[in-house]
Amino acid sequence: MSRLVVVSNRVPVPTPGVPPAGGLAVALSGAMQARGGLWFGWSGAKLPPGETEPSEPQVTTADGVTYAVIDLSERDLDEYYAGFSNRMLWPLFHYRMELTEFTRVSLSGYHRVNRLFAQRLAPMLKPDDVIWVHDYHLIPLAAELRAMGFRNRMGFFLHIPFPPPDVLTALPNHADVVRSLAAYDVAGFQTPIDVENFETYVRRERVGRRLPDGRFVAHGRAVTVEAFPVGIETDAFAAVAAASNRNALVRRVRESLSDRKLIIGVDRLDYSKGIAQRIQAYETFLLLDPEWRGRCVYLQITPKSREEVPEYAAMEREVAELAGRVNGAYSELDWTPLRYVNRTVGRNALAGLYRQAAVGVVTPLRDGMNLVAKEYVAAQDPENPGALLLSRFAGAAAELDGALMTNPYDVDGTAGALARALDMAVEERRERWSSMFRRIKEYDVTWWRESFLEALEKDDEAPPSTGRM
Ligand code: ADQ
Repeated sequence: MSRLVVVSNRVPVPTPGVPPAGGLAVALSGAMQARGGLWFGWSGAKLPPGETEPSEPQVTTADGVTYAVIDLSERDLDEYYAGFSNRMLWPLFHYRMELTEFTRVSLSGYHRVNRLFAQRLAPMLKPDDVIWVHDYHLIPLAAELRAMGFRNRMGFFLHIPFPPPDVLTALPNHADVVRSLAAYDVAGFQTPIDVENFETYVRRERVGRRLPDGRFVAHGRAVTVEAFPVGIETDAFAAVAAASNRNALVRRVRESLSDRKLIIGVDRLDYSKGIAQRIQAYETFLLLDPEWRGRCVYLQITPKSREEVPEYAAMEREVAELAGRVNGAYSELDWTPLRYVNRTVGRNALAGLYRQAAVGVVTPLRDGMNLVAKEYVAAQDPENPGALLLSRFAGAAAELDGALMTNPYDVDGTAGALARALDMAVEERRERWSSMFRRIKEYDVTWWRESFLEALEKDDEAPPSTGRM
């Protein structure tokens, strides 16, 4: 078997006692440990002021995985990470054109860092390595490596949505982005809708077409573009949840509830997650369903994220203010309706909290997949499972047909769905849960990794000559 080389912006080098938060880190850590290989990317640290060039990668090995990381300069991080990746691609790919900020400076920083990644990775590569690049920060990496002469199999997985062409074309360099994607052998998306968006783009912009074998030709190069919905370690997570009553934090939370029903939300503090709209829906629910006052507690666990990006600081204030407003309006001397907590929680405690919750609320305005929805399902007690309230705009909605679907822009509708979830009879909960559990058990993170790598390792014949399309 060829060696697997994974490249992602951030490399979560394992630190004892610190759980990885963030979907990519969670999904890939297990996958890497199962197969071994090399994982290359940014260390998470900044170079000292005044230094611009990172030194050689710092290499460590743990659990059969070699981690090679480089530090980045302040300027590189401003332009490539906080700038083009997180102020342009992230909002745009989440359909939020009004939040984008495009500058030539950040775009050139984005390309500069992609080139730097290619240059620092190159000496570590062997001819038969299979290279798997992750996420929107690194779209141009394969093109950079190919320009340096590498002919390895290269795959790319986009963890976030691929937007429809009317949105994508708001990006001044959209043609380059699609051309860069075509430098890979496989480009994986989360859902069939993302693939459809790619196909529509290619057709409308007249840059390619679908081949009879299912692949696409785009900008003259053949590439497999398919949906590989990311999964979780379903069995392991379910087992941890089932054993979670031994966890002290979980026990403390249970005692603190005094038989009130728990509603849980777990999200990085990000505008794509619809946290503000969710709190508003909870406020409406408390207003319209007064019999639930004093009988439920909504726990929203939300670690801060990307604080260096201005839109995130603004949203942090907005959400904190909303949470304060709800508690100010509805708290009793012995009851707080909303517990809003800005911290991460270890995997064991998280699994136990999901299991205790009568309702999991996962209501992003747009999400590539959303692993929290799958974790919530995996953690339930099969005899008495909770209900999942899920946004139709999460990629997970394509798979989790047993969820109560909601439109997060419809605050009143979400409030109503929350009441319905809390009232749902156990038979209906069991039925809905078992169909969801079956799905995530079969399509778990191992399926995701193996099916992507199978597609990547399949040696397609040389791309057909295409001419102009
Ligand atoms: P994210 O936007 O980070 O991921 P998500 O898929 O929900 O979103 O994953 C978050 C992960 O972090 C989950 O495993 C969750 O348990 C963990 N996490 C969140 N808050 C936590 C907390 N307070 N304490 C501990 N752990 C916490 C991106 C895309 C998603 C896509 C994933 C994977 O935006 O759409 O599903 O990548 O592809």
